[in-house]
Amino acid sequence: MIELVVGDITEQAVDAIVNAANSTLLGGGGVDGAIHRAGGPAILAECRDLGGCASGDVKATGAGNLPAKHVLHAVGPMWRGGNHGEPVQLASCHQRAIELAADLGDRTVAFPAISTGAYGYPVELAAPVAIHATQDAMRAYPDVELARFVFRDEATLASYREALGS
Ligand code: AR6
Repeated sequence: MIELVVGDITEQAVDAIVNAANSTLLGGGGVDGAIHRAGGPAILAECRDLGGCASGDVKATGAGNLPAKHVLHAVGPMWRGGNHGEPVQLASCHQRAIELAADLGDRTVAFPAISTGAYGYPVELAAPVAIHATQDAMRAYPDVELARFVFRDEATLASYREALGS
């Protein structure tokens, strides 16, 4: 099941929330900053031991003070025109997050709109990649029963809703 909501991902009472991180895993702005602020320093302390993360990959930590059990730090692609492997890397973030959730026994996962903020991926192009990769991964890992996409605004939600209907 895939849900689309407007809200704050840090407040989601799910087993795992996905962070839109960068390859250092040492924090940043946007949703990354919000997660570290709300979750407290324990998350960054764990991130320091992970040695960074490649674009398209995902690494897990605990969730500090957040309601979730885990944060899945996904490194989305920076948009460079679309011919530099961006869709493959964005799909991989969603696939790896669901796979990692299944490994950790997490059944419910919340995603932000990875790469569509500071990384500049056009929302209308990111939405179908994110939705279809998540659907494929959930078919492969049926123990993960809910993926909730959490957006800051209705316009972003509308793009993902259109992708979900296609
Ligand atoms: N809950 C849900 N969505 C949010 C929240 C929130 N609390 N805060 C922001 N968003 P971005 P990226 C939305 O820039 O494009 C960081 O500095 C935001 O409106 O957070 O993958 C990292 O360290 C947008 O729709 O992530 C990296 O350096 C979406 O989350 C870089 O930015 C993603 O925007 C990653 O850039």
